[in-house]
Amino acid sequence: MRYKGIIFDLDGVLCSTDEYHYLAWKALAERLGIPFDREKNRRLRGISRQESLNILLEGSGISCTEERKKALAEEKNAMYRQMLARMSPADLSRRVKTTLEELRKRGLKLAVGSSSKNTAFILERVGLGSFFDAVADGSCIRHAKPDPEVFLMAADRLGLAPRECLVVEDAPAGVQAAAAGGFDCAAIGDAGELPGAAGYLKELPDLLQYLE
Ligand code: B16
Ligand code: MG
Repeated sequence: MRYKGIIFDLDGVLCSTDEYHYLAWKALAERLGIPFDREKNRRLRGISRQESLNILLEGSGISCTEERKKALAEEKNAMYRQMLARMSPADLSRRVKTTLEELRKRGLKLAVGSSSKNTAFILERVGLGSFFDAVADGSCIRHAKPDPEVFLMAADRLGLAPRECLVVEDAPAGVQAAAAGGFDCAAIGDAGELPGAAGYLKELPDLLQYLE
């Protein structure tokens, strides 16, 4: 087999928490009286919470101290966590679960590489708290995607070199992070939106065929 390990992005790849990010940012934007739509939300995929806030505030005329920005990011996160708290194993797609189990049966090591500081909480909620061989996330890195740090850490925790791992991503920042770290990347989406990936999948379960 070409790869020994697979490193999965979390939001938008393993589960649909990207919708909750959107709803929480939207609620914050409404409270602040600034426009925010799904198009702007797409720019936030894969990047850190603080960087997302900077994009949200872009062109709003609101200038904030670092302390105020921290408070706003925390406010968004509190709303997001309320939505996460209502998640259960039923929120993990059955097809995603069986795909993960099949990959493991094939002898692959499986890891998560996510920018999110809520990764452990989300994995726990959907019943994957102790499933992965390694997890690297926003709480243990200094530089978020498009920096490769989170994927390099995940590979290191699997005991594998980047060239032995395939990264699965849904966001431009993640595809760039994979390339910067020397990883092949299978992108969920198309080449127009996610240039630079080694391959493209319509949805996660397509990975099984992609690896054959
Ligand atoms: P948090 P991923 C990313 O997760 C999200 O795509 C991105 O929208 C979010 O801002 C980032 O995590 C930080 O999340 O606020 O929970 O720490 O796609 O890298 O799994
Ligand atoms: Mg993602």
